[in-house]
Amino acid sequence: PTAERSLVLVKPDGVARGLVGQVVARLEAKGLRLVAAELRTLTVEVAEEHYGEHRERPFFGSLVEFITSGPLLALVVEGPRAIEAFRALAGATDPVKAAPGTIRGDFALEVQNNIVHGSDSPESAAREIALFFPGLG
Ligand code: DAT
Ligand code: MG
Repeated sequence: PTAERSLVLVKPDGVARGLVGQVVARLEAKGLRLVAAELRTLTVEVAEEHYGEHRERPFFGSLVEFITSGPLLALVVEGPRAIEAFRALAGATDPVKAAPGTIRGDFALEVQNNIVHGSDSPESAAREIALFFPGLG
């Protein structure tokens, strides 16, 4: 398949800091196409579902509190190897280890407040897109 979809979030820290434009500019410049976009504040229920794989981790409560703390921008992007392409743009989870030139490497300093989320596999992309945009074909 030539086209793949990924769920991208500009997290509440990115929205609050006015970084939406720069994140969207980078993924559009890369060639990823916007399929859906919505600014919304997550409920605790949706946040716990989205981050379900981390439920047993010590930072789970803090992560849910953070991701529900204000509006985020949810995007579906599409393109060849979109999942891997966006993860490369985002950089490593820990922004201090993320390479300069990546979104996290350029804009963030703390692991929880790392600006963006991107799906990490076709399975998680399908699950996350269905959670955020149930109407999307
Ligand atoms: P990624 O967002 O790169 O896919 P992940 O799925 O391992 O990373 O973790 C999800 C989010 O949880 C991550 O973006 C930030 C937060 N997180 C991960 N590890 C953490 C840690 N050790 N302490 C605090 N927050 C953490
Ligand atoms: Mg992840």
